[in-house]
Amino acid sequence: MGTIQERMESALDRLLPGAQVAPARLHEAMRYATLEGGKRVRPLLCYAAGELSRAASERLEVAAAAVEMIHAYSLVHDDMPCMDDDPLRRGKPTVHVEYDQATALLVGDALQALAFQLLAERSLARDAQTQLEMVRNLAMAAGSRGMAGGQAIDLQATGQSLTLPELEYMHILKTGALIRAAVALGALCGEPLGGEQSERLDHYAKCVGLAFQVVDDVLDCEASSATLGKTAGKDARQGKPTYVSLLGLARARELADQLRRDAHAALEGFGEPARRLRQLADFIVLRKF
Ligand code: GRG
Repeated sequence: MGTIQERMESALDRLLPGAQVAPARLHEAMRYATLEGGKRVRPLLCYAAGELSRAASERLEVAAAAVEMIHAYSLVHDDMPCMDDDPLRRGKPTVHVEYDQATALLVGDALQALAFQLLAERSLARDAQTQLEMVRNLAMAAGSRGMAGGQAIDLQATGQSLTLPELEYMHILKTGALIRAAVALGALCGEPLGGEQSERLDHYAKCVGLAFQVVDDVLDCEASSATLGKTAGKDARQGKPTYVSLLGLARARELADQLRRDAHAALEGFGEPARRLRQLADFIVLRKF
């Protein structure tokens, strides 16, 4: 994990515009939002999926950076006063606090645009059709039927009660879609997988995407702000429906572990090349931050 995280840090450093390049304040803030922080779970999943399809690491680093830029943009916008209004992210002041709201808005916009620019201008797949599929996949994951749609449902749901299927639907979009795209893009950087293998890999990604959110809810309740690098205990204070509020802590943890086992089951038959994907499913569920 450490090796990939370091490789990702240096790739992002190279792929983001320099802090001195005009407009310097915007570029500096884009770098502030993206560099030095975060677990890099989506890049790790992208690389691990690329091991299944024997993808070249030069391709994987660009695809993983594009996904991480979309993720970083979503965190910047999510933290703004018009959404979650949070002063702390990745252990430092959020972008609108360190800079200002207009800059935070533009940082998100520009990171999203840069992600798609990278997917369009680098050679990342075996043919143009496959590369277009990568662009489409990430666009769907980020858009109104993916992450942005999930965020809209989340904002509407605050202070309301949701059923378990409604909560699951929201998180499949808000958190799950981008995680699923990270896995799909990693695989698409390499040799084609068979139809059944692609379906199994996608099922794995759905399981870890949901498990990630269940554990996020548990940690919001159990861990401290210092450990998480973001404000803990907010879900309950804001009256947000979560897996913990619906199921209680013990059953939420059990659900996360069931999803971890389902993720492992989806990878049966993949053998040694799926070792990192299995380890990441374990990390996502057993992490403490
Ligand atoms: C603003 C369009 C738009 C979407 C925002 C991702 C998101 C949607 C909001 C973030 C709020 C949140 C706490 C979501 C729960 C899961 C999640 C994405 C947590 C943060 O991801 P990590 O833990 O963060 O991977 P790091 O900092 O490690 O990269």
